[in-house]
Amino acid sequence: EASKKSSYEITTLTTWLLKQEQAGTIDGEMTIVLASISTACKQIASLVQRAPISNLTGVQGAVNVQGEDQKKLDVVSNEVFSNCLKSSGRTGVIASEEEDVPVAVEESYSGNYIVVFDPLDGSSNIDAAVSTGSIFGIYSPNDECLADIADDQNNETPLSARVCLQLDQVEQRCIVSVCQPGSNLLAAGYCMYSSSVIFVLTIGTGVYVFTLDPMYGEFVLTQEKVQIPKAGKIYAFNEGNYALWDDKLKSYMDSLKEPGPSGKPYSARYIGSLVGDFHRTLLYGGIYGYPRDQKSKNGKLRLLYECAPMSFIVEQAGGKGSDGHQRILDIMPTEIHQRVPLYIGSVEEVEKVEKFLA
Ligand code: P6P
Repeated sequence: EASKKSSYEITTLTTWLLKQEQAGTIDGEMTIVLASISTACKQIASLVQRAPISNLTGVQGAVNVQGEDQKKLDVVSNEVFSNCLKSSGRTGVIASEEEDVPVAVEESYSGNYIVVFDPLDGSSNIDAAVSTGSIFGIYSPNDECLADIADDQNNETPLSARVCLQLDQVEQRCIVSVCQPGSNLLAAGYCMYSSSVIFVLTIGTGVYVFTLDPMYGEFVLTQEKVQIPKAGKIYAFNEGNYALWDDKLKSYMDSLKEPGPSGKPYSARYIGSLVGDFHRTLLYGGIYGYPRDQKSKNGKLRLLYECAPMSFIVEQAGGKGSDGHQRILDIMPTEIHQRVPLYIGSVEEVEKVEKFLA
């Protein structure tokens, strides 16, 4: 089979998606949503790579719902992601790290998928040109929310939603529709803006890696069915928080520094950007962790659009995503921006920290 492939035969994300649709793994609407997300990522890649030139570094001068200073590129990336999804016509509700509440999409007229995303994670690294990324997850449409909206409109309007903010009770229903456990995810992925622009995607049939070819602006398939090593000697934690951790976690962290039977201790690698640290962990093995501490009782990372999509991806690659005690994908969110502790990576490494925390 491989011999029949001409050396110039490449698979782009577009052709890969069409093949999955032909195989019935995804429907036409999902194909369009994923294509619109990849378009948003290409636009963000261009903005990120030229940020210092186009005066897009630095802060916007506003604070988001997380109480964090919004960077200019946080705002722009959020607009790019939202506009691409809205113009796809297949997205019913979007929930973003940069939006206080989920937004029901006016233009949705088919498919009505629910898309959760962090448009630019790690944006504090932008000014120093360190890796950043966009993270997304797609849930099945939840017509209950949209049907209620139609009812609210006396059933005269087509089954399209109104912006949640205008109808409080709809806002609540939209929040309910978005708050699903990660085990319901139909697709998840991220785009890493680094030395290469890497689009990583799973639709539940394994993890696929695409690399942006700047020669013609297409994501080209470069790795199929990625499997994370069962163990790995690289750990990514912000040890600056060591004094704030509980004793069990400190014991775990201390254990990584003992040479052990191999005579080699672990190596610390911490970029300060989840997407960069995760991607290296996915390919090389090891563990990334953002534990709870005395300051951040539930850790820092958000369940819905950071921990759940990354956990879906890592499980599809044979790894594990945990809050230290339970599977991330089993956690039922109760509010959009809910934070959870995250330990994610090679099965043996995640199980090791779970044993210390038990
Ligand atoms: P700290 C970026 O703000 C982020 O959400 C992740 O991308 C990153 O891993 C983490 O926070 C860094 O947080 O507290 O170590 O600077």
